[in-house]
Amino acid sequence: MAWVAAGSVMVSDWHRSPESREYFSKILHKKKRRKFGLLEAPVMPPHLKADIVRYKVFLSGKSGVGKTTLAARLAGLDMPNIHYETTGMETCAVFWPVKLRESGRILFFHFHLWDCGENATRRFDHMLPSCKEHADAILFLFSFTDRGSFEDLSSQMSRITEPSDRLVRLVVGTKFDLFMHTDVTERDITRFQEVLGVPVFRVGGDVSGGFGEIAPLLNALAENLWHQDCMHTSTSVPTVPSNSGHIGPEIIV
Ligand SMILES: Nc1nc2c(ncn2[C@@H]2O[C@H](COP(=O)(O)OP(=O)(O)O)[C@@H](O)[C@H]2O)c(=O)[nH]1
Ligand SMILES: [Mg+2]
Repeated sequence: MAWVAAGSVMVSDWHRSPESREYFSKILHKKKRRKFGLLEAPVMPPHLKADIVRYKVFLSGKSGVGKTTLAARLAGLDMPNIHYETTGMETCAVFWPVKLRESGRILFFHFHLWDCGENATRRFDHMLPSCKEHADAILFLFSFTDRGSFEDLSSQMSRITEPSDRLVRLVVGTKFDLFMHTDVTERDITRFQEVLGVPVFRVGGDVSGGFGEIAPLLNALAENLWHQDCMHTSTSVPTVPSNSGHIGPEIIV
């Protein structure tokens, strides 16, 4: 399979272990998710120091599929009830602590999510290239209530990426809470995963406050990004742009 199996690089369900509590408390504020400005980051006490690794993640999908809602869901922000096309581009920061299985080392992943309105990408030629520039991962979205958005996935993927791009690709099916009205069956999903070798995650509904709904997707993103960097650094000399703030797995010694 093209992707990393859950739990092979990182401790899965770490958010449920008592040991993780102090780390997860840094991304909470009054039992809700803490909102981080672009220059802010969780600060741990010296004895629990955890490095931060930064990645850019682009959300791709047609208008109304649920990109802005997914970004809000992952960042713990209020989710929009009514759809209005995102004007231009919005970004937000998501911090997510993980524990590496082999070394036992704890890291904060910083996902910088880029969400761009579809109209903006059509009207302004530079939008899509700037969303994709230095992106480490792309989440391709479809909606369970819109079969067309599912059928368009593979052409969307080949339209905006090259097979040689060093990118983690994950697919997210939104509006899974409306599965009564689903246009996309389990068989469709299984087939898609087999043929394209890209995992599909399901999201939908209200976030009840816990990390359970978002943990599988954020862990998979972290795990695949880390694996991608490890593969890259083991086959070539790591090139870290000095201004990117990106400290990938080369910090491991
Ligand atoms: N029930 C349900 N509605 C959703 C979900 N995701 C998005 N929506 C709704 O779908 C509409 C479009 O979502 P939005 O995130 O603005 O789409 P975007 O154009 O891709 O950014 C909004 O009315 C959202 O409330 C979901 O998972 N479940
Ligand atoms: Mg939007």
